[in-house]
Amino acid sequence: MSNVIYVLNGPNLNLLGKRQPEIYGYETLADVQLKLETKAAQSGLTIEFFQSNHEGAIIDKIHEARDKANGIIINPAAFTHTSVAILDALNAFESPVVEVHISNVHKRESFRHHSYVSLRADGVIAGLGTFGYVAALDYFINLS
Ligand code: CA2
Repeated sequence: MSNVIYVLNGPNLNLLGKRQPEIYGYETLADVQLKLETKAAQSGLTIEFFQSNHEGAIIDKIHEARDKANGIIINPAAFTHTSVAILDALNAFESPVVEVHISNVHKRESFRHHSYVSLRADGVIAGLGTFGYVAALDYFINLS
């Protein structure tokens, strides 16, 4: 398997940079994708970047990652707090998983304080804005 990192994004993150900049900032998801692809290429890694508003589509992508990826960076968005199915899919993925949240979920409503995905994630980054994705990629660059 070559050095491929899957970057998976959950529901509504397609609106990043277009709504609620006071919480999520001004960068779009396309900006984040370009930044990660550029950084990964400089380190000999390849990014597979994906966003979906559909739980099953994210699960299918995690299954695909099982024999295509060396790691997963995932911002499951609202599915973080609801999805046992995404947790189960990640539990069937054998390489490292880093969970990223743009906002500090622990400073927000109590329903955002619990994450099913954190039961599987090797690392969790929250509250660093979109830089959290870059920090997660750095973790994989260090491993490679
Ligand atoms: O802070 C994060 O990254 C979250 O995963 C974002 C989710 C939220 O449900 C989680 O609790 C924390 C929401 C993603 C929605 O993203 C938007 C971005 C811009 C405008 C509207 C929604």
